[in-house]
Amino acid sequence: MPDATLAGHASKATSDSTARQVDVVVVGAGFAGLYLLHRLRKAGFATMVLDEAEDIGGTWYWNRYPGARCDIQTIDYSYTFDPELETAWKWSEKYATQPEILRYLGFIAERYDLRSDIRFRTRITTATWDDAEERWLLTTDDGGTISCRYYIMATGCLSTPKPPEIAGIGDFKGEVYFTGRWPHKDVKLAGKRVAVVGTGSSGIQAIPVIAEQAAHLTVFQRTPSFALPAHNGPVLADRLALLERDRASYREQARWSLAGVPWPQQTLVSWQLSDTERRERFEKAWAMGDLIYFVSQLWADQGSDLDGSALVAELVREKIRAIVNDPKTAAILSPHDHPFGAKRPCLDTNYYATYNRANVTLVNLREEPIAAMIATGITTSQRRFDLDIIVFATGFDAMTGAIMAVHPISGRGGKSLSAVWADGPQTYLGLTVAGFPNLFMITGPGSPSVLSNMIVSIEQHVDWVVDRLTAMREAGFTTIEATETAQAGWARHLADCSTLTLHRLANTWYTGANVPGKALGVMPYTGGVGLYRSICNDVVSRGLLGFRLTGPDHSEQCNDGEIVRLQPDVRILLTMMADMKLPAIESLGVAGARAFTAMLNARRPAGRPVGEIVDGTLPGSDGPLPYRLYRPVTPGPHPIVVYFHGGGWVLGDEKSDDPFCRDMCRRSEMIFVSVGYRRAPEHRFPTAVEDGYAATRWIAEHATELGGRGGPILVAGWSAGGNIAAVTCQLARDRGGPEIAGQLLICPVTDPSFDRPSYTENATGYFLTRSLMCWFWDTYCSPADRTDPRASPLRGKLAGLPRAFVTTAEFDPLRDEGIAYAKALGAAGVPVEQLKACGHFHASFAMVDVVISAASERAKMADALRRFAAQPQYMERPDVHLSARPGTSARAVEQVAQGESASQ
Ligand code: N01
Repeated sequence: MPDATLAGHASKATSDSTARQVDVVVVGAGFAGLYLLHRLRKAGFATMVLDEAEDIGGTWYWNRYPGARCDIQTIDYSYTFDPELETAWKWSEKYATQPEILRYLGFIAERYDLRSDIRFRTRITTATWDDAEERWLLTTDDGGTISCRYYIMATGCLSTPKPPEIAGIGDFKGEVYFTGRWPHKDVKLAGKRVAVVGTGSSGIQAIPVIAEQAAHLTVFQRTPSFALPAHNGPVLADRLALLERDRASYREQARWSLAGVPWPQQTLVSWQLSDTERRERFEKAWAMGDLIYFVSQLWADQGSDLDGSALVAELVREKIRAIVNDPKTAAILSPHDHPFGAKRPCLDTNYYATYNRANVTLVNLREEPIAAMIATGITTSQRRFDLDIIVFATGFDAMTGAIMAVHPISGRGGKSLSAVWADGPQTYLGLTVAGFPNLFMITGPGSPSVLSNMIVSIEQHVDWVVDRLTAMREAGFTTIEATETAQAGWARHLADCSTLTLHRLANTWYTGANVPGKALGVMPYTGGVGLYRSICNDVVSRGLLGFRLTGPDHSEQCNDGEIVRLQPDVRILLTMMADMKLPAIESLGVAGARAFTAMLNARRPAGRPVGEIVDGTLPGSDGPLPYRLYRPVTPGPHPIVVYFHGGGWVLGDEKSDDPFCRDMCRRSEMIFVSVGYRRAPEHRFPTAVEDGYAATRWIAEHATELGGRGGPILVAGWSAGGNIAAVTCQLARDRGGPEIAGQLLICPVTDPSFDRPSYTENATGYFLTRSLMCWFWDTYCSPADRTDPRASPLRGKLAGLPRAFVTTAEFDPLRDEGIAYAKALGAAGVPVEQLKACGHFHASFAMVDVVISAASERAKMADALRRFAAQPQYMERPDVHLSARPGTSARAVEQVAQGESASQ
C-alpha cells in the first residue's frame, strides 16, 4: 500500500497526553527504527516511533565524541532495501565520521518523509500487556498513554552507558564526559589536562584526536585491546568497483555471509600455512584496514581455535612493539588476557603512535588501580593526577541494558521482563520472548547483531517482523508469541553456537562480564548471519514453528517445536551436502564407492601435525596388514591405542581416518596405530574382526618396539571400526589375551537389527543412511552369520570385558544400538561411560576441523582413554592468561565446560 493511501488511517504522533491508538509503537529512531517506520507504513500499519533524543540517529545521535566513526566500511554500512537510494547517496570516506552518518540518516528521514511519525524527547516509563484487549499499554514521561497492538524495541545494542564504578565520581570539580553521551555543545580540550578512562573502541578512537588538542592526556587503561589500523581515506576503489559491478549480487552475498560483509569463507587452517605465508596474509590484512577482513580472512581457525588465534595475537603484538618507542609502554598496550577476536578488535587511526607523543601518559590500572576521583582529579594506588576534564569511555550495559533497564516491561499475567531475564536474556531467535506477546526486538540478544554488519542484520530483522505482521493480518490473527519449547531450544542452539568461536573466553560486554553482577553468557548469536537467516526462513517455511498465534474469533494456531536440533556446523554441512546432490554411495558399486570416499577425504582439512607418523606392516590372521602409527610430540614411552577405521567393513583403510587419529593422538598423548584390516566383499565376515584381533595381539606383543609403553593396551574404533574394537575385546577375553585396559567405541555397529527407532528417525538425510547400512551388511556378512557375536557383539557374552566409553550421535541410524551396547555392558557389570552427543551425526567426530562443535566430544573421548591408561587428565594450555577478575572468565569457562558436556 503506498504511503499516500495511509493518510487517513495513520494516527498522527503528537505530544498531547490523551491515549493514542496505533497499530505499532517502535522505540528508537536509529537505523532500525527508521527502516521499521518506512516498512510498517508501506505495509499499512499506523506506526509511532518514540525516542528520548531530540533528533534521529540512535547510537549516532549520542556517540559524537571526537574521532567517532563506524568500523565497517561505509559502502557496507548502508541501507540496501532501495536500489535507488543506494545510488542517490555517496559516502565521502572509507569509514564515515559520526556527522556524516547522521547526515545520511537525515537524508533517509527526508527522502521517506519519516519525521512526521516520530515523537522525540519522549521516554517510555512503563509497558504493560493487556491480556483482555490484546494490546500493549505504554505510559510516557510526559504523562501520555499509548495503546498499540505491537511493541517493537529498536533500541540498539549499545545504547545504555554503563556507570564507571569509580568512587567519588561526584567529587571531581572539573568537567566529566561520557563518550556514549557526548554533549552537543563544543567541548574545549585545547590547553586542558584531560584523562580518558577506558580503552575499548570508543576510547581508542577518541584518544589520538584528544591527544592532538589537549595540553596533556592521561590514559587510564585496565585492559588493553587489539587495535588494527583503519587506513581511512576515500572509499576503496576496488571494493566500490566490486559493489557497482553487480550491486544486487554483492548485497545478496553479504546477506548470506558470516558477518554481513561479502568476504569468502576461508578454508586453509593455520598449520597448513608456512610462517611466510601466514605473515604475508597478515601484512596484507594489516595494510588493508578492514575489521571484518582481519577477523575472518587470515586462516580458517583464527576465530575458532586457540592456536590459530594465538598466531594472530602475536603478530599484532609484534606490530605494537614496532610502533611504540618505549618497550615498557608497548608491553602495557599488548593484550595477553584474551584470544584475538574474542573481544571486538578496535579500528584505529594512529592509536599506538599516540603513545610516542610527549604529552601522553599511559597508566596501567593493573599495576596501580584507581583509588578514587577527588576534587582535582584521579588518585591511583600510587599517584595523584590533577585534571581539568575526565572522559569516560567505559562502555555500555550492552544488548539487554536498553531493553530491560530503561523501563519495566510486563508481559502476560504481569510477568516482568527483568525477572524473566534475571539469569540472562531468554529469547526465541533474538526477536521475541515467550510470555510477551506481540513484543519484538530488532537485533536483540540471541541474534547476530553486534557480531555482524548491523545494517544487514537490522534489515533482515525488520523485513522478517513486518512480513510476519502482514501475513498475520491477512490470516486474521492478532497475537503472536514464542513458545517455551522454542525458546529453550534456541537457548541450546545458542550454547552450541558459542562453542564454535572464542567469544566465550573473554571478559567483555558480549558476555555481560563488563557489568558487575550481570548474568554471564555469550549474548549475540555466534553462528553467523547466513546461518541465522536460513533458520529464520525455516521458521516461516515450517509454518511459524515455535510460535502460537491467536485471533479475535478465538482461533489459535500453535506450531510448537524447536527449529534447530542439529549442531550449527553439522546443519551447515548437511545442507551443503544436500545442495551438492551427491549420489547414494551404495549406488556406485564397491570400486566407485571407494573412489568417491577417497575423493571426499582428499578435500578435507589435512589434520594437525603430530610427533611422528610411521607406515608399516604387521602380520595379520592371513598375511601382512598395513598400519599407520601416530606418535605424540611429547617424550614417550606412551600408552598404545589400536584403532580401527570406519567404512562399513567395505570402505576406508589405515589412512582414511587420518585427521581423527592425529587429533586423538595429540589430545590423548598416546600412540595411535591405525590398522588396515581386510575389507569386504573381497574378504567377508569374519576376516575384518579376525584381522583386528590378530593386529591387536601383535601390537600388544611389540608395544615397546613400537616405542610404546608395555602392559595393557587400549582399543578404539569408529562405526564398523567400533564393531571390530568391541569384538576384539570379546575375543581377547576368550582367547587368553592380550590384556586390554579400555575400549573406546564411537558410533559402533553392534547389532544387525534395523528395528530400533534411530533407524527410522534417521533413515535418510544424515549421510549414513539406512540403505547404505543395509548395503554394508549385505556386502560384509550373510544373514545367517549376523547373529554370530563376532558380527554382532551385542549378542555376545559381555561380562568380563574391559572398561568402555561409548559415544553415540543423536542423528545417526546406529544411535540406539550403541546405546543398547553401553546398557548391556553396564548390566553385565562392565564399567561403562556413555556420551550421547546432542545434535551430531554419524561422521561428526571424524570430521576434524570441519565439525568444530565435535572437538569437545573428542576431548572427552581422549580423557576417557587417559583414564583407562591411568594417565592424568589432559589440560588444554591456552596461551592466554584469562583475566583474574573473580566470577567472570573463570565462570564463563566453567559454563563452557558444562555446555560441552551436554548430552541428549
Ligand atoms: O566500550 P568497551 P566501548 N575503570 O566496553 C574500561 C562499539 N563501538 O564504548 O576491559 C577502568 O569496549 C574497560 O576495561 P575492561 C563496538 O562494538 C563501535 O569502547 O573492562 N576502566 C574497557 O577498556 C565496541 O566494542 C565503534 O578492563 C574501565 C573500556 O572501559 C562497543 O561499541 C566505536 C572501567 C570499555 O570498553 C563498546 O565500545 C565505539 C573502570 N571502572 C564503540 N569500566 C565503531 O563503530 C570500564 N572500563 C568504530
